[in-house]
Amino acid sequence: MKTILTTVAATAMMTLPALAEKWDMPMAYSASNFHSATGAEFASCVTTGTGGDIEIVTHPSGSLFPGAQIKRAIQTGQVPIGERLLSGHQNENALFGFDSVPFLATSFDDSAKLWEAAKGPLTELLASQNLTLLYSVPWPPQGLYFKNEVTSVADMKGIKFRSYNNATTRLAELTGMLPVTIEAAEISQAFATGVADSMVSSGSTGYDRKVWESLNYFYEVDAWLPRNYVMVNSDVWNGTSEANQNVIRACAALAEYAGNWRSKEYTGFTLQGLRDGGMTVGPASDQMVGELKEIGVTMTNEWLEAAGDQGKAIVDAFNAN
Ligand code: PCA
Repeated sequence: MKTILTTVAATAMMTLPALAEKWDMPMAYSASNFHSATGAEFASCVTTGTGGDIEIVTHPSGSLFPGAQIKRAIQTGQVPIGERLLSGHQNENALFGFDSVPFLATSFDDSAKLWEAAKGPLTELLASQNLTLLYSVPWPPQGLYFKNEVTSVADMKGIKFRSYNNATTRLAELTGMLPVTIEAAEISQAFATGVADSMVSSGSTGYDRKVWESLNYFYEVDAWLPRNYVMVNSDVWNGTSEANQNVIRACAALAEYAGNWRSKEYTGFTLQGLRDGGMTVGPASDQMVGELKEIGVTMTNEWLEAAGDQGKAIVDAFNAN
């Protein structure tokens, strides 16, 4: 009897995960946002797929680390995995800003093409920083939010502008606005208290943060589609079994596919949400679009210069497709 029990206990132990790990996953955007929803499903896919060997627990809204600290927290091993806005690292290396070059890729299809061209160099760049890229999903097209009606770049002069990366700060400078960098998680308060009265972002972020409580106009400029990406610390990745790496890669591919789909779906839904909140939503005037495109040319040239041969190779590969 004793022998049978011992055998049963030993068999049960063998089927249990040897070393169940919990991976905390900081994310910068609100829990209701489609990136966070995608991340939560990615997490449960990994937990299920690895049979509980790796349990990923997401922490949206910058609750574990604010957006600006997430990459460093992963690099230094404070957390194994997380999500961040890729162009948020443009100050480290211009290459990270490939997706925020105004009017280079302005639709979901072009964003996918641009990612195809950029994925290799970006994967290498991240690898050189001890980070393994898992998946990336674009935000919906970027438009301009204002408190008051704006029909030309001249109307923007002196307006306090919330920026989220180098490109948006530069856009503010070139349009005569006054940039202040604020994480998405903090913008409702910034607009309510008058720290900023405008921004460039997607309908999605305006909707998530209920900006109609402070702002009145959204102009659909479709200037670019910046990307979020999920990264894992490379030491942690290399210490993960091949079987579990395969599961994580498969869950990441699924998340990228589903996230793209969600981003498209969320575009129209959130623009309607802004309207329902009382905002005027529509295209920018021809004059404003023309002036912004000129600024786009300046910013494209500046980015190409900063990003060097690798940047040029990405743009060339994108244009060749
Ligand atoms: N929302 C994020 C980045 C781009 C977007 O659409 C933000 O505003 O911070």
